[in-house]
Parts: sequence; structure tokens; C-alpha cells
Amino acid sequence: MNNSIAELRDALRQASSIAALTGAGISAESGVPTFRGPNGLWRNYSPEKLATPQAFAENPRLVWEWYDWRRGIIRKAQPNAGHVAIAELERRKSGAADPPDGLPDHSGFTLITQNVDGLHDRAGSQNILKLHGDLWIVQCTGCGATELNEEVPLQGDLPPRCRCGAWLRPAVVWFGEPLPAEVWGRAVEASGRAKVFLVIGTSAAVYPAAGLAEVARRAGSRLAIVNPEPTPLDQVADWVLRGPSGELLPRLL
Ligand code: BV8
Ligand code: ZN
Repeated sequence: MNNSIAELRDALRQASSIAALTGAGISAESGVPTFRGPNGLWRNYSPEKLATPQAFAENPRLVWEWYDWRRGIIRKAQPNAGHVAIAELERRKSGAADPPDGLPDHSGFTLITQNVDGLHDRAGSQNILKLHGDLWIVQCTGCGATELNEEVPLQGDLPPRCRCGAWLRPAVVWFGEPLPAEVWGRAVEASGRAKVFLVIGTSAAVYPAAGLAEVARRAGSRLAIVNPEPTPLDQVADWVLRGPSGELLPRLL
């Protein structure tokens, strides 16, 4: 295990394909609270309690307000240098900007995120595998229609209702719900192909997302952790960079 930025930078430069798994920690320096961090989340409910279909069924208004409260914080937040560095890494590792077939070649770098805050999009990342959905999109619990949260007319009662009459919910994956199959398949494929697998700002406690590091390692990838705190993956990592991603990621470019 080593903490050499220079060595990791070289490995990233030489790698024909890289994957990065990010978690709430990459948004911490943007002022977005993490899940299990000291400043915790609203009304000291644990996310495992609120981010579940049961919580929504029992108290849809509370769960909706929790997401509204989070959207309020994220709306005011800006992507930080860590998000920007990831977008730049994607640019450097992607093929020609204007490929002959018009399809940008993203095989060099795949961003896999557990975050639902949309800050990677706003930082300019193009090819994002959102394992746990997107809190800016709402979906109908009845007919399944999805729409952007900003478009939803907030009449009196919460949660708002779809035209079909059923409640709308955040288009995120709650505990106990399956991840979107197509996104998961692409994440496994990218992890199995990565020469270097970056694990940034995640406590690696949530599955199956955290299992992607094992998929990468089994396929021969080298593992790099970026986190101010220890994680369960540290002892199997090739590099452990102990510090904030907003500071360390730009130094990797
Ligand atoms: C499923 C969307 C099956 C919603 C989220 C027992 C053992 C193992 C697994 C389970 C178990 N019991 C249940 C399970 C399965 C469960 C699970 O893993 N539970 C955990 C808690 C044990 N998983 C599921 O339920 C998944 N679904 O398994 O379905 C299935 C299959 C088929 C059919 C039916 C069912 C669904 C999981 C997805 C849940 N949704 N989010 C929302 O956001 O509201 S998870 C939630 O946690 C977020 O997505 C978040 O990203 C994710 C992981 O947390 P982190 O991102 O790691 O954030 P955390 O706060 O934990 O850590 C922050 C890290 O950042 C820390 O390490 C900190 O040191 C670091 N940091 C802080 N500052 C910085 C920093 N790093 C860098 N720079 C900084 N400045
Ligand atoms: Zn509907």
C-alpha cells in the first residue's frame, strides 16, 4: 500500500482504461452533507430509515420533505475541485473530441457514482453511471412516468401527484430496491476492464455498489482510495491517499 501521488498519476497516465466510483464524500467540500458523517442528515433520522419504500409508504410527506430539504442545499451548492478534476480526467482519457462516427469514445474513463446530487453533471462529466438514481428526477408510483423535479407544480398536499393521480417519488434507489439493471451491467463491465479503479469519497458500506471494487481487483485492476478516513478497502488497495478529494484529485491531473 502506498500513498504516492506521483506513482498513481503515472499509473493513470498509462492506463488504457480507468473507472472511478464516487460517494457522498466527493460532494462534502461543496457543503452537501454526507450520509454517515458527523454533521449527519436531517432530524437525526438515519438514511437507512428514511431512504426506504417503507418510510415512503408510512410517511410520504416526511420523506418528500427530506428530499426537498436536500434539493434546497444542493441547489445552492457548487461542484468542487474534485468534481471538476474527475470531469477533466474523463476529457483527457476519452478519444477524439469529434470522432468520425459521432459517438464519443468513453472507453478510457467511466465515472460510476452512488451520488444522486447531480454535481458531477454540473461539473461537466459526460458519461456518468448513476447507480442510485437522481434526486432531480421524480417518478410516478402509479404509471411510472418520470419528469424533472423542477417541472412539478407544488400544489398544497405533499407529495405532489402525477396526472394519473398517484404520488410522485424521487427517482432514486432506496434501500431494499434493486439498482437499474442496465446501469449496473455497464458499471460491472467498466470495472472489469479498468486498469486502475479509483474509490473516492465513499465509506464502501453500501452494496452492491461497493462490490465493484472487488470486480475490478479480480480482473487485475489496481485500486486507489481517496478518503480522509480509513475504509474497509484500504487493506486491499494499491494506493491510499488520505485526504479530501477536492485537494487530492486536482493533484492527480
Ligand atoms: C439492494 C439513494 C437488493 C437514496 C442510496 C447487510 C449487509 C450488506 C448489505 C445489506 C445488508 N442489509 C441490506 C443490505 C443491502 C443494502 C445495503 O448495502 N445496506 C447497507 C447500509 C448495509 N443495499 C441495498 O438495499 C441496495 N439494494 O441490495 O437490493 C435487491 C435485489 C433485487 C431485487 C430487490 C432487491 C440499494 C442501496 C442504495 C440505497 N440508496 N442512496 C438517497 O440518496 O437518498 S445509498 C446512500 O449511501 C447514497 O447513495 C450514498 O452514496 C451511499 C453510500 O454512502 P457513501 O456515499 O459512502 O456516503 P457515506 O456518508 O457513507 O460516506 C462518506 C465518505 O466520504 C466517508 O468515507 C468519508 O470519510 C468520506 N469523506 C468525507 N469528506 C470527504 C470524504 N472523502 C473525500 N473527500 C472529502 N472531503
Ligand atoms: Zn402517473
